[in-house]
Amino acid sequence: MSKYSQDVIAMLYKNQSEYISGQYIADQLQISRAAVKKIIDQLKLDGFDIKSINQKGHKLNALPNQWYSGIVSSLLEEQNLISTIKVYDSVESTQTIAKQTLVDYEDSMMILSEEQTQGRGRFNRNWASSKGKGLWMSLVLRPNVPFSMIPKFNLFIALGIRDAIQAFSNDKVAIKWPNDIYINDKKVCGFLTEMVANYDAIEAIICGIGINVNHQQQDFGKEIEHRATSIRLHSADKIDRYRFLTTLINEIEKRYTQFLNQPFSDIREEYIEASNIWHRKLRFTENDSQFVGEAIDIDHDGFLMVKDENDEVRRLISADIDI
Ligand code: BT5
Repeated sequence: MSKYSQDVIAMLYKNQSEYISGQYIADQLQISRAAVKKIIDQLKLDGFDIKSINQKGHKLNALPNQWYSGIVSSLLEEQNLISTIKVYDSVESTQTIAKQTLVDYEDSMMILSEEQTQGRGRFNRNWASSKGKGLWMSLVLRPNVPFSMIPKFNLFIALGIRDAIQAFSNDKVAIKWPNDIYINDKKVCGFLTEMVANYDAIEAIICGIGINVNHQQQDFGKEIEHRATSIRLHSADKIDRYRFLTTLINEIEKRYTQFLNQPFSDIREEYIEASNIWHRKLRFTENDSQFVGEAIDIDHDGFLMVKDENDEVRRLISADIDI
């Protein structure tokens, strides 16, 4: 899709409540009226719900289902978290694109894709990212902090993602420390944080976030259908992904500002309250070793305190937990 098409989409989106004339669009973009007509006709063929009336102009009746950078950029004009936004139809993984692209930009970035053909989780595990249903994105952020702060970043971001999903879910949304978000006993979101760093400082944090938004249960493949859920499955209606994305970015921006300015202890109680790992026996995998234990606390630095079967208390900064 051409840049002009995205600009036309953005103008229609911003003026949703009224008709805007072909001449007005042509003047703004400094292209001919015939070119505007061609773009609008093509958008209609692409499935855009645009009403055109002679003498009045064009009006967007409803937001499309797909991601369009023109709309994403307009929606996110108010925020200060992300400067560059890139939207794709299909990529192997938004993490890979983010890593390749970040060298060309000095600022923060969002890479969003309709589908991922090789989405991945932590330790290169597979992340199912089917077309049109979810939110698959990578954020490139550039905090001026040492890399020992990465676990703290995860803790703050988890709360932001949880709060955004909670705003659309009728059921309680919880954090499964350190990288998952659950609704009841199923996973609705996984995120991972990678970085580009030199010895002294982080150059960029690349936070990959995968959220199942509009999936029905049968949309999940055999391997994950018993442990995956979507926001749609806990809300009365289909979720407007544009509204959800706006909420998500606002919540992440709020938590990112907190991360830069406040200690973890300021949000510790909120985090504990939002977590689903208490009062149950869990299996922990830390590197190559496994043990069974009960999570008893998160300390002021964000380490998880786990009492193992020998009543020894272990202090974990990251691990896999089987619920
Ligand atoms: C994660 O890994 O949960 C992090 C997932 C991050 C995905 C995002 S999407 C945008 C960006 N681009 C990428 O390529 N990745 C990031 P982990 O904790 O390792 O969990 C992976 C496990 O979750 C798999 O082994 C499956 O069991 C399960 N799983 C896979 N796809 C899922 C899905 N769509 N919903 C729920 N669970 C899923």
